[in-house]
Amino acid sequence: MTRSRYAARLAVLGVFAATALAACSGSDEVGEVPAPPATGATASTPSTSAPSASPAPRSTAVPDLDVEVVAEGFEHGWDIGFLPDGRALVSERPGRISLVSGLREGARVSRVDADLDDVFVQGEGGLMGMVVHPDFASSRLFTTCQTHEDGGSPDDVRLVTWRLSADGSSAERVRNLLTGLPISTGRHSGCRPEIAADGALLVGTGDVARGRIPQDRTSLGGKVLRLDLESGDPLPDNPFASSGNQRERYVYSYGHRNIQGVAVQPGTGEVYTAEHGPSSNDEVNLIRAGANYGWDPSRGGTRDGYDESVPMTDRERFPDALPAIWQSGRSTEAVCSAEFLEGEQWAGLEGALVVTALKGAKLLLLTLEDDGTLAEVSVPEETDGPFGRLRAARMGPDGALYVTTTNGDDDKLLRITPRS
Ligand SMILES: [Ca+2]
Repeated sequence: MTRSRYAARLAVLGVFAATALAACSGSDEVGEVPAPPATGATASTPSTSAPSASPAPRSTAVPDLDVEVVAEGFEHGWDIGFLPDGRALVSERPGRISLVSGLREGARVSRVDADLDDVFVQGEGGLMGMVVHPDFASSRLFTTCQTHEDGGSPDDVRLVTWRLSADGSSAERVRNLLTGLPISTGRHSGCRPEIAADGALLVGTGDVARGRIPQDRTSLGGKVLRLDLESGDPLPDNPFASSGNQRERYVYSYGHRNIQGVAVQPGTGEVYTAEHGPSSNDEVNLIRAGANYGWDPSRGGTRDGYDESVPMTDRERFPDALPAIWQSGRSTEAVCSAEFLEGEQWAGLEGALVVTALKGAKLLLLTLEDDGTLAEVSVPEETDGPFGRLRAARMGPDGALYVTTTNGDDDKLLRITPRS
């Protein structure tokens, strides 16, 4: 049994180990200094509200991992977009886009000249998630999620579509694909775009730390949104497509706190999200169209503020709210990206859901049952601590997993492969 598998078994058996109640402030970003590495056994404790709290451990061969530093010098690398010519884009939170010349160690990094002057860079806000359009080879389009300021004041969070120049040195704005996502101080700004199996654009958003937003289906915050990647219009088969409210037509699921990870499962097309908890219970959720995920810091609209003492999934107030498939338990990892490992090179980890942790400074690997419930959680020791906070996770075209660090100084693009 590998060491990571040992950690996994402790986790799925529900052992709390020595998890002290974390002195977490409630901010997803919790300072800018990496937390000390946690021991693997503290990583996961499915709560009683999870649908499957004590699945039987399975015996699967989990490979050790090799980690290669492809490039460095980034500042809060937020997302990664692979280009068909073997290069990659990295979005950086302070409002920069970098072009990486290749996917192996020694790749060169150059700045993409793009008008990002209106990005509101504060707290968790800035230039965030990014998707390269499936037709990039002909269109050269990619779409970012970013905070927007107007006259020096925060205005909204928005999706912006860009066209990369032929040589990759610059990008021009093509359109604002969707505007009007709420914003406050930059806290809980979301925001992760991902392409669904059917080509729709999914966007995981944040509640901007305003209590009524997650349950308000006429707000675009605290939701998974689903829209047309080209027009920006809500899709006609969305669950609230017939609503008289234009914003509600975008809503795919609601009652979320701050989603920074959206993953589409290969083969099934199922959508999973990773969502920040307050001082406990980060969640991974399996998303169903029209479903409520139970976060309501307004306590049924009775509180004007942001009461974070409510459960991440309040099934007393919302009996139909869907429980998470995984929760972090009594502390948080500050989970960010989610991505499925694809390809037989991953052996026993093929099909596992990778979740990055900011505060926890690790990768969590969730193995799922066929019905979408949790089977196991493992924490590979190779990425447990040494790189600090981990942000983006995207499968590359070569079958490797690419991850960005987000420590704020000399951040890295990592290439992670199973050791053969
Ligand atoms: Ca929830």
